[in-house]
Amino acid sequence: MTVTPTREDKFSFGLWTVGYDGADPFGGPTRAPLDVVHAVEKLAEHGAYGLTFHDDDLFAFGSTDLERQKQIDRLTAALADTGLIVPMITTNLFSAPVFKDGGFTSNDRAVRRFALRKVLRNIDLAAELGAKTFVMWGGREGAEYDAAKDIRQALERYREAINLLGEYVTDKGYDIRFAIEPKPNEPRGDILLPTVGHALAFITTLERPELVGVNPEVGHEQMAGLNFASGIAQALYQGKLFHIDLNGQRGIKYDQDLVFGHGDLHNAFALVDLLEHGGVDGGQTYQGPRHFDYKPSRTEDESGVWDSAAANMRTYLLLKERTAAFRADPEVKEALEAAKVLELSQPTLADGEGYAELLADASAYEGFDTDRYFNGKGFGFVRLQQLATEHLLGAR
Ligand SMILES: [Mn+2]
Repeated sequence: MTVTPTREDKFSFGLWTVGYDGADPFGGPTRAPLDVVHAVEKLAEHGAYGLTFHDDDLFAFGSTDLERQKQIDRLTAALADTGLIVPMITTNLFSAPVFKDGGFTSNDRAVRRFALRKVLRNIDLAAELGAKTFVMWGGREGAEYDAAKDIRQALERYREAINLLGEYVTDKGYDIRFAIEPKPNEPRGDILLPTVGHALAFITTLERPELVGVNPEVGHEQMAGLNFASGIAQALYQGKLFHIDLNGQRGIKYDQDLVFGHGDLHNAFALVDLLEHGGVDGGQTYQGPRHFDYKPSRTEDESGVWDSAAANMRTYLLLKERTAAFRADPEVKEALEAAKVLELSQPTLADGEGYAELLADASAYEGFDTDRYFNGKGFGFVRLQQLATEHLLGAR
């Protein structure tokens, strides 16, 4: 068993994750600010391959051009020294007071125009640094009060913004795709595009839908009570899993951003199984970065920050190893067969069959013994889940 991360594992971290100073709505920072160069060095040392960031993580909101460039140069030098890359960049349209009612969908038109300019500038930086994915988390795009926001017009402005960004990267010839990150609430009472499903439906309305996918976060879907692995399966099915945010969450409550696996471990097992072994050939279904969007708890000191960063990667690799053992177990193969899991890949209609042939097939209806099926053999799904549990626990 190998649980030492390497560059090939494609683990990446947001600068805001390891850089989180511990401040929450009830208390100020518990840790000193983390310098970007130090963050790059430590992540490289721990086996990560990438660093991601919001513009404001690297240079404070309102920085002069000189200050901004100085920070970009410091980052670029650190990347060159360590071999780390920047696979993804995102824009902060939520921290500055000007974005209190959102960026792309603020009721105030001047704010919307400022937000677009901020994002366009950051797209140029993404292209300069070679980032291939541009994430858009619209944390302030929403409302607390129904009368305060015309949702249909807000979605129209959201669409206008993303269409403009798509036109920009196309005209510039940038090799960049966008990934919408859904979240149901927090900081807004209700956020637009609250789940993977809402985002996938919205993407079909865009002028360049091929440029836009999703960046689902474990905790965000679980805050809505949804099954994360299942949502990821649908995003993959629709060719829209452009990026992923891994972390841990314990049920429907505030966004915890725990270490990956420190929440619903069964679902994390199912997720890693899907990502690593869910392909038709038993291989990977997703080749992009394994990106951690977590927060080291405010109880931790700096060594705790790096312990938690390592914990994300170690848990992922342990689950990768455990799911491989699950897939290789002859008893699991037999249980999957007995549960007819594989039969689901067989089309319901025979080759060339249509409704006429189905209607003519008496064995499908008139001769079909529903009583036998109702009282007959069970599927054995519980046995299958117990086998997964025992592999997860290292008992097999
Ligand atoms: Mn989160």
